[in-house]
Amino acid sequence: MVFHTEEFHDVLRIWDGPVEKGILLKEASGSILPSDVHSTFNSVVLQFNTDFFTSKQGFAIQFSVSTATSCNDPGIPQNGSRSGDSKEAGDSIVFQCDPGYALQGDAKISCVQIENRFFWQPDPPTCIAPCGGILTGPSGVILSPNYPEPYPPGKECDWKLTVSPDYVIALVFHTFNLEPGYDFLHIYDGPNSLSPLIGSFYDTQLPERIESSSNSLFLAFRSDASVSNTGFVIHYTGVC
Ligand SMILES: [Ca+2]
Ligand SMILES: [Ca+2]
Repeated sequence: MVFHTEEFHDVLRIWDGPVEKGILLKEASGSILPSDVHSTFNSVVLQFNTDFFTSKQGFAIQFSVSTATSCNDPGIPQNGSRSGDSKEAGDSIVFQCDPGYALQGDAKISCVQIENRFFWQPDPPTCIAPCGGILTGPSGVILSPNYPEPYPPGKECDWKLTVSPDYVIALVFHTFNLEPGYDFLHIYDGPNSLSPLIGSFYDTQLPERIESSSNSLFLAFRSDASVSNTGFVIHYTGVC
């Protein structure tokens, strides 16, 4: 009902059953009201750790009990979607990630019942923008690592794009925001960083469309140790 703690420093953790079982349902701090939490056991542990400095309003949490007859809503991963709504024991749900994102975990989860406890196995996956990759599809999306969150500092991410032999690759930039002068996206006209450099992009200006001279392109992203911006969204297509 109310939630406001000092972000990262005063943290509430909610455990499914005893802490020793190690099943963390939720970890919350800051001023955003956490979503509802459902335990699968008949007990939960709330653990609130504060540091020595700065106190906020705190929290007020309402709880209620019910008998489980199915699994909880596993939600929809950020930057992804799911097929299936059923939550009965034995049912499965399949998750997909939006273009450019990689699935972390298993795409398919199943509702398991053990006595009167219902839970998903394995845990629902997440979708994250990966650091680099090898892309061979006829078209696709390249995202800076962690997009739409700021890219992490100190990253070296390489993407190798290859399309059918008689095609060339067109890159179209939809978003571009790097820390000027410190974080770079180098684009090479060929399969690796020894190929001719097309350009090094390092600020907030959206680069023009780029076309390769052969069927491969190499993109190298480098971020330094501090200051991260939103990064980039680049679409590529093979053109003949
Ligand atoms: Ca504090
Ligand atoms: Ca930086």
